[in-house]
Amino acid sequence: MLVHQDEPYNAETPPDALVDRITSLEAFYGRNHAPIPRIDSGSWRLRVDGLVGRPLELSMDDLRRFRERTVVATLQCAGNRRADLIEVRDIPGQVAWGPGAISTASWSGAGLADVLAEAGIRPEAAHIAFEGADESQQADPPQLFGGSVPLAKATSSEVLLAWSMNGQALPPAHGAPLRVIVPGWIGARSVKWLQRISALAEPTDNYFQTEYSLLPPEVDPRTAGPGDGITLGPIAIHCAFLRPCRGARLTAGPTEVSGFAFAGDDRTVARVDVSADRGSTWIHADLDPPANPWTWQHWRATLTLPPGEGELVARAWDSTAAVQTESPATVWNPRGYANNAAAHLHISCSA
Ligand code: MTE
Ligand code: MO
Repeated sequence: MLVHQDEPYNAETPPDALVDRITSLEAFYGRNHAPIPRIDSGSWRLRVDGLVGRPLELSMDDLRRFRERTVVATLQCAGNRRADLIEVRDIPGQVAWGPGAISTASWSGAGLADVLAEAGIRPEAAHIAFEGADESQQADPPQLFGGSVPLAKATSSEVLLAWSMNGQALPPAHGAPLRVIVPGWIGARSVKWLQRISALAEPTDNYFQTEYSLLPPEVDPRTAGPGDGITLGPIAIHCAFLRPCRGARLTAGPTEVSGFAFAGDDRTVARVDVSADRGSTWIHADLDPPANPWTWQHWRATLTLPPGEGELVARAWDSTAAVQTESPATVWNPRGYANNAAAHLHISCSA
């Protein structure tokens, strides 16, 4: 793992593991805002409250009585690839994530829609809020980590209350005994150590709901208010290089380059183009078909690398024909979220 911070633990998946379609539990990235809580699953309860006909209090045994569903889904932090934004202009106090704040697992658990149906959603409800058991000092005063998604997403069949990951019990670091999985949305909405679900008329006022927003470039994040940014939800199309590695010794001539691409929500990656001449000319890469709409897709192409210093560029298109923006400067924002600029890789080739 590439560990950025020990406490709270923040570590990204190394490039060697990002090439796998399913990430092993050991290599799955970790993103935390507080120390990892250790929860006794026997005494733990999930509360379901707010605008519901029948508030619930469920044990793990109660939850296991719901039909178990499995979804393979990629989870990605909104801060992934922030390092490329920091090169444009510094972003103090935020983790300088490379391309590895992303991983894919097979998740199993109850469908959130099934649990909400049991509680009976009232017609006034429009958002479903989640609250974890970890109190973060990042908020002032400290707050339990939380977030919300609109009711339509919350009741889609891919959204899970997961207790297992790659066929094994969900590890404490990834939210045991229970976490939300909101496929295709920023990782922050997939709340770990879940202990409360609330049906609300408005998005949650939890600090982390609007902390994960895009502020205008001139706004100071320390004094920004909840309404100052664009709240983040579905992930925008983007891609990254995995091979060659940064700083690799390369020889001019035909060389295989590869990487991953990811389209958020229910979009898929439709095409990836690569360029060996800083974006003057492009060829399209060989792209893996989507396993389902919720997972990343790997790609590869053979480029003829020129001798000397150069720059490779990769850009992905999604199934709505949206394409990545060219430059990280265009999408720079004060908290360094949602970098979906084209991937640029500096290379140096001997003749
Ligand atoms: N849930 C809780 N309770 N506390 C957290 O700090 N971090 C969120 C989300 N859920 C977080 C959380 C963020 S920002 C991300 S990107 C994902 O969890 C990371 O999940 P992982 O650590 O299992 O990779
Ligand atoms: Mo995140």
